[in-house]
Amino acid sequence: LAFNVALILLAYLIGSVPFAVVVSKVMGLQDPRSYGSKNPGATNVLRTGNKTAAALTLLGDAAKGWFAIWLAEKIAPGIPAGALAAVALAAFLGHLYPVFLGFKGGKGVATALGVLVAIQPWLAVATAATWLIIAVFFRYSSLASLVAAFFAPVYYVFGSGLAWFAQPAMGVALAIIGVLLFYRHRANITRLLQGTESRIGGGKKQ
Ligand code: NKO
Repeated sequence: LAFNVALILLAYLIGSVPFAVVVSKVMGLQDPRSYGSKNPGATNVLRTGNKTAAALTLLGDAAKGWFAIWLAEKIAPGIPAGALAAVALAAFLGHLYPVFLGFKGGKGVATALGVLVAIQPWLAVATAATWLIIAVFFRYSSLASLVAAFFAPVYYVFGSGLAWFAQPAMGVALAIIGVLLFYRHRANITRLLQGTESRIGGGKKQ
């Protein structure tokens, strides 16, 4: 048990690494917590106009979600499903409440995507495709994230047939991640309803 707790803590620490802040600092950009939505995430970094920095943020924040789970499976082969689900949730919570940023982190979209890649690559592809379709049609990153967060657990349950029922831990973790994604987007939801949300590539100040 102590070993599993250590793996969960490690996942939390990995999830805590804030790539939006790190990449911005390294590339000499402003801290993303000081402009736009003030969110340390790929979408907000893109508001600087620097696509490379935004792509690196997306890549880093997704990679850490994937890496935390990959590492747990590597260190502890045959780790119980419940513990692995806790590792996934811990990496995600690390991004939302990072110890390195005074517990004020991001919204968790990219990190959740990385978690999906580690759990089931097809699930990540389907969810990312959902995000892309909404983003292309409506050009709201937040709306795309919300729709993707709703559908990911649905895809998971349908995609794994009755298997998820026998081993529900990861499904429950994904549902919690989905709910937390909505909770972290509550300011975006208000702006979407008011029609004041900024569009991707719109350059509209908020
Ligand atoms: O600055 O508040 P903002 O407008 O920046 O940002 C809102 C935005 C925050 O998220 C990001 C990360 C953008 C990542 C884009 C690609 C994500 C594609 C896959 C979505 C996966 C959802 C996983 C759900 C798991 C349950 O939203």
